[in-house]
Amino acid sequence: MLSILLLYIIHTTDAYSASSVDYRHMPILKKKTSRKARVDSTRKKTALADNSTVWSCNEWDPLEEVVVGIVDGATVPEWSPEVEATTPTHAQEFFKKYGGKSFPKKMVEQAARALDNLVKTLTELGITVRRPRPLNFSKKYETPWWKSRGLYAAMPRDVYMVVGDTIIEAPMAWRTRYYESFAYRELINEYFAAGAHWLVAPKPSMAGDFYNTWYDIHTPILYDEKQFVIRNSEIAFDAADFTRCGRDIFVQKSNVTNTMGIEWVRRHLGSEYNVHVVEFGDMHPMHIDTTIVPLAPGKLLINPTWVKDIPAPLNSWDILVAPEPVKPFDLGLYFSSDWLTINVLSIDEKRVIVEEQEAPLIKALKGWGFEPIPIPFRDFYPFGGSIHCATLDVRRRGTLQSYF
Ligand code: DAV
Repeated sequence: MLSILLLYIIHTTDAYSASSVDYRHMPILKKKTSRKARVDSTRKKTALADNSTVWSCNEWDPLEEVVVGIVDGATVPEWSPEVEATTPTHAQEFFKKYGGKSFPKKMVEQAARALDNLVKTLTELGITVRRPRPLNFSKKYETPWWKSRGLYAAMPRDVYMVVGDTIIEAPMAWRTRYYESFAYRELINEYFAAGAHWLVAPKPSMAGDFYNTWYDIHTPILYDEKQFVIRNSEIAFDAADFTRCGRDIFVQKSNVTNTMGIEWVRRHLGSEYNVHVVEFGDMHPMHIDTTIVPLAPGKLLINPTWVKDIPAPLNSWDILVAPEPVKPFDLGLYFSSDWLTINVLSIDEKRVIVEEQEAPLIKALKGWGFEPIPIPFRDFYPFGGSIHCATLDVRRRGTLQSYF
């Protein structure tokens, strides 16, 4: 712990602002050097799902098929407590101006270009790319308890998690995302027809008492009395609060993921998996993939602002401390922190797609033995995610293993 703090201090005080830094010496906090993954033989499927369309056990096995989101028809949510809980305060203006309306045309066009370029990059790498279909996100809908409009189908990572040959569909926790999964329905039907398992979590009512009236965005309470904008009265989670390392899956409680939601996933995955609830220092948590990012067996990229202590069993891995994001951002970040910069997508244990302006991160990754593939992606940031959020790995070639 002390050494982590020490390196963190060195890192935050001088390392990344100086262009002369030798990134081969960037912090890698080694805990254990030799670690052999235990290959499991108890499950027939673990031998490699050659013929299955859906198979992905971690964040780094060689990528074969991926869903990339779209921004067509993206609609700005109306300002509401659950949206406010994770939105930077500077974004209020934006929501007041555009709430319930389409995202500005230029923003959509620029983000669509960034996505198309990501598709091109993935295709050139030999990876099959699938896209969702837009819904009429601006159409008003009504449940017995409330009215809302849709958001977008830009972030498949938020809605789905693939665990082995099972697609888990998240219930979500924002009213504006209640019907979002239908944008992917055609694809998921196809994967189901091809043999995938498909688990759909029960949706919370999202009625008024599902949201904490006492939640205060300015003084959220962390640690012992952690409080979030959603209550633990009904099952809720976003898939992006989970990250997969084979038999060990890590999840954080957040403003969109509660204990009942985590328990639902744990029970459905059963004794073959260990679901670890981890906690960090993000005061407005929503989605784990700008906090910790497993890049390869034994290698964890962390955001040093929120990660001060590495939870077990991840503390047995080498810890790669991410450099500060490159600022300023030309476009507004309306749904997120600036740590979207570490929201990268692994093609395999070496190659990782990263935003091209993040020179310090790119250098650091090279120093750590990775092969970064830089692409322009900042135009997508205003929608609240980066390359990991915008994608869902449907098939990675590998086996179900334990890495701890
Ligand atoms: O604010 O760093 C971003 C959410 C990504 N889906 C953040 C979380």
